[in-house]
Amino acid sequence: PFLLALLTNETFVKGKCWTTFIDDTPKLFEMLTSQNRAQKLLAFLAELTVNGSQVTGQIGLPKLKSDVTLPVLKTSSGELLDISKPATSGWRSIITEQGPEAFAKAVRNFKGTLIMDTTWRDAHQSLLATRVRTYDLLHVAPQTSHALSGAFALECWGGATFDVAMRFLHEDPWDRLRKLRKAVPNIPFQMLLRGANGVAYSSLPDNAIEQFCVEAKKNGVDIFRVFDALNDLDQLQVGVEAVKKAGGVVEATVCYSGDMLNPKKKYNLEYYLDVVEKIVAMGTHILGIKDMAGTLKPGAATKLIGAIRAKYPDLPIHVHTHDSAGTGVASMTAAALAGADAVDAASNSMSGMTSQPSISALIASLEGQLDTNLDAAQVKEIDSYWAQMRLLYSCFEADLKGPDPEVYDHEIPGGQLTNLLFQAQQVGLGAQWKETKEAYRQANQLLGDIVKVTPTSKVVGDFAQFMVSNNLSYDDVLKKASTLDVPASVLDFFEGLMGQPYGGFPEPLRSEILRGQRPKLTERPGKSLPPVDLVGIKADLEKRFGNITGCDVASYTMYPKVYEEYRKYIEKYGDLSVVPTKYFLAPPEIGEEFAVDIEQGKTLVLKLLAVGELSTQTGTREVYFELNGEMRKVTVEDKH
Ligand code: 3PY
Ligand code: ZN
Repeated sequence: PFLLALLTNETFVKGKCWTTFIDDTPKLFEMLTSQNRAQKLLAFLAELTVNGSQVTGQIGLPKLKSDVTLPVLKTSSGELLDISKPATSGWRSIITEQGPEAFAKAVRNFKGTLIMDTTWRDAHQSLLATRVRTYDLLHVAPQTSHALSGAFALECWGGATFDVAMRFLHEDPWDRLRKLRKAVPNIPFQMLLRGANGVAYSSLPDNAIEQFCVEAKKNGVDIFRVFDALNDLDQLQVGVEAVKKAGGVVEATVCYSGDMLNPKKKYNLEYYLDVVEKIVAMGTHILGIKDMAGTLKPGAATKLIGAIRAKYPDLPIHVHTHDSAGTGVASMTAAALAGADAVDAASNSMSGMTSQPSISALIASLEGQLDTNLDAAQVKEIDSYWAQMRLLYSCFEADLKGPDPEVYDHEIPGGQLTNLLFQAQQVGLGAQWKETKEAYRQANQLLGDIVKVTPTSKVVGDFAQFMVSNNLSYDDVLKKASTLDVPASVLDFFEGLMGQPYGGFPEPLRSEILRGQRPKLTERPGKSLPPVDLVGIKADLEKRFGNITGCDVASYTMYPKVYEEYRKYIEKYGDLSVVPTKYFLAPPEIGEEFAVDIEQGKTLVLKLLAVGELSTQTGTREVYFELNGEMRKVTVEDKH
């Protein structure tokens, strides 16, 4: 139809030049673009049909067989709530109208305890390998805007979601942020920033972090939880200053490691109070306490938050945990009662174990003691959606069956625990899983009992797997260190590329492993890294990919290769974020009709008609579709 329209178009036939032709005949050009998009989408679906899912790490097919139903919200008097427009009330207006300081003050003055819902970031990072797509977040965004309107924030961005979006979901993380922001203008959005590492795995030049934060703020992030994986304050400060400059709410964070109730452990109350003192001196709006492994026992929460509250009566405190040991609700309740202003929880079906504690359980636990500012019934109704999502994304489940009290020994952070378990399950779990956890504990001791969270948790994990696969004991490593070819992340750590650990690097292990081939940094790496040439990068990317925004530049500086691969992928298959997840993870049935809204008001109705025989000459198959009533054929290489 496009060709026909083109050949019968008077202007074109009379031979006007192509660019003015596009300007003068936008309708025709739109037709070309959408046909192009449809063709790319068919190419993707054909590939999926012949060769299976393109999402690395997927095991099997989604368990959800029925269509997804959306939550139905009611007011307290039982009437249906109108969700055709986002809610207007919420804490965000204080940030946008009065700024970060006023927000921090209002949070501190709130008489109860506010809740941050982590379902859109950490919960699926911890349970479903970060694979939840923009499509599914956007679907429940209108309801969430209403049901969670009293929340402290929605954690929805940063951490691993940034690179996973591009790497595995073939989506633009910035596009996710903008779309969610539009759908939920009333609730503050929080992101996780790894200090001087941004959202990457090691330090970047300071100007890259600054530019990233400016874009993040501009595109919708309000509150930045900034941490450093070693609680290295110089590293942390880079992130803090960048967020301040960008005008965001700073939640500088101390990472809780070990167990301060255990006198044999390295990090005790004095250590934490000292870090907090320095964080407060940096001028943070809110103090974050991040218990990434879930080892903050209720008694420790009472002591730690109680001590900070007593010393800093005006400081807003926000506590994060994981439920790995099974104490999440108890610890967050203890934190709230000891004076925390905000605590983290996740939608019930996305909570528990390596994720955050259940939001409904937490509301119940605080009932009669502290007001959470949330409508318990509406919050519960939202979970009807997440229960279905858990089945839709079942192919990324690590299938943990219960709490892991051994977390007090191995101290593996929530998300990493699921990942390591997932890997161990693929080789049959059993003895290997026990061995991995023990090796992790030993690797941590070898590295000096460090604070473990991305990226240092990856160092410990890599080192542990290296020990298991090379059959090395703790003593073997010490004996053979100068001859071992340790993983790259371990070298990076010993060089000092992730900052300086508390108590210093273990010697002589550091020297023996580096063998003089790498420097031993004594200051933060960003001090000696030359600034990123942001203008040069933009110009170079424009030459290769066309239109480039500040967001693209930020994606590239964080993950150059991942960004390039992502661009090439969408050049081939188009914007896949619009494809329903069911047809992203598994091909349609023959004869099944389904719709894809490629943009607002533009819907493609598709049907898979048939898959042809394998051509032995070319190794390809023909895949036949019906697209808006017309037959289309796509040829795909069969990779089996
Ligand atoms: C991340 O850095 O992605 C984390 O979730 C750390 O807890
Ligand atoms: Zn976490």
